[in-house]
Amino acid sequence: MKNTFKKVKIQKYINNRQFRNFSSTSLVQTSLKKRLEELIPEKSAQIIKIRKEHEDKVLGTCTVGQAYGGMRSVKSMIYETSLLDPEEGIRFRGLTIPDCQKQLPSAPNGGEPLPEALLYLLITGEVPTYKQAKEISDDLAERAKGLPKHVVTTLNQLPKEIHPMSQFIIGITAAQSDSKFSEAYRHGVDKKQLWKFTYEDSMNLIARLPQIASIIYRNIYKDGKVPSYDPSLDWGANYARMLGYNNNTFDDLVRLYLVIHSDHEGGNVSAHATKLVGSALSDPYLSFAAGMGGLAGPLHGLANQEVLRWTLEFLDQMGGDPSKVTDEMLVENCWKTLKSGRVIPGFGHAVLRKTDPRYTAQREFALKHLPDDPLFKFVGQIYKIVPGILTEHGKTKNPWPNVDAHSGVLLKYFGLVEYDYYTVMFGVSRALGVLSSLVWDRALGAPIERPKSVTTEWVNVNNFFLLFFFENLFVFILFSFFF
Ligand code: CMX
Repeated sequence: MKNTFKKVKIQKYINNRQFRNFSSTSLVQTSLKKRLEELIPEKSAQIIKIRKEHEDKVLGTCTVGQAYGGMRSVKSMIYETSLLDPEEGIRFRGLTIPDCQKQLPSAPNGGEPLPEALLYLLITGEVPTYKQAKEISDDLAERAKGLPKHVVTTLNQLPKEIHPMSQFIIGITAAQSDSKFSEAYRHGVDKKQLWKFTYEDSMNLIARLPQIASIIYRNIYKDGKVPSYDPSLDWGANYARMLGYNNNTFDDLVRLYLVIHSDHEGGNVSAHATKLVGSALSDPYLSFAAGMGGLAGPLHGLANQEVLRWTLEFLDQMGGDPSKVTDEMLVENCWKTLKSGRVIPGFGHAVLRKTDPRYTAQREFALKHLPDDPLFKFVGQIYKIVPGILTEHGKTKNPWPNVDAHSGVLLKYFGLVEYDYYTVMFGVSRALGVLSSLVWDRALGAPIERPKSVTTEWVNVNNFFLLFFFENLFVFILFSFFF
């Protein structure tokens, strides 16, 4: 009895303490957050109207082929921040990559859009002024200070053999101890208010990802020392500094990289995994960690490390000099890859049917800053050869290069040669899109996802029945007419 009383008292004390921490959470009011607050009721009203008028309209169907074929093109999800056109490529809230390069503000000493400006666009659908983007840079710098110490300790203790993406997921999961969302849920916050905590966690996580990612890089490949976050610089330049660079052109490359890899509508593995896990009201840290598990697959984000590995291995076999590789040698190597049952990394896409504009943006950056780099020229040669081979191979629906075909060459040019690390950079960028989308999911009260699955037995029985029914429909009608 005495013991139970003690336990109850301790529990009360813990709850009170946590409540004190929770209630003292400062919810920073930036113009981004204020604008979001204004937009949520407008969007909610729009969705209520759409659902009222179109609730029963068919958005898409799913054939047996699609159910077995990875659900390709099945329209079954709402994802607000970006939309992918097979021919034209990605639009972030209606803006193409060249539109973003023209319209989004850049850093005072830079030529590429600020990722903070893209974040504002993704969340609000509006192009920010430089002042608004700068306000986000300052907010992120402030939030970066709050990286829990145990995240650093945890990452510092990891063996170097653990892949950078696994370390990234460990770092994100360790940072989850600071989740305002989990704390709010635990204290019974009204579900209509949960988006505010999703926003807080998302902004905190975005702010702290460059530190987590840089600790991993510096621990595995360098001396383990990470420069401090510099509040006078933007988020992208800070990431470049913490990786160990002090070069304006590299800052701009990192900004471009962080912008173009951020979002690719909702059906890709990393975006959908984040959305799916978030729909169970798992907090943004856990949801994003799930998305990163998907990004680490070689058919998705890991392809960028695979591209450089494939390219360098091939060059090694040819004596290491890209200028000596003839088209014939390249053709032979591509067929060798295909005949051994492997894919040519960096080519093909589940949705796109043309050259990925993210590839083109990187090519243009290379033409401007490293036109004579032999490896860049070699990538150009691959671009000329591979689509023809894949077309002749006759399997892939899209023989053109995707985003991953180019990124490695740019990073390698600036000395970031450790390709196993590249997907971590992709992950830091992807946070902008998938977490913006998660904020909207909570703001609009998106329900837990639970699509229906069926078994092969079910398909067999039901299909036979349906086929038999439709093929004989005319006979049935005639039969019932006469008798
Ligand atoms: N090399 C060889 N074969 C390829 C191929 C490539 N680059 N791209 C597609 N194919 C093959 C597929 O493996 C598939 O073969 P099977 O019928 O034997 O299974 C066939 O062509 C049809 O595939 P598809 O419908 O054209 O493409 P999917 O939607 O199934 O897959 C993708 C898309 C990206 C996984 C695929 O093109 C691929 O594996 N590419 C190489 C890996 C890569 O670059 N991934 C990165 C994509 C971008 C990203 O998410 O980061």
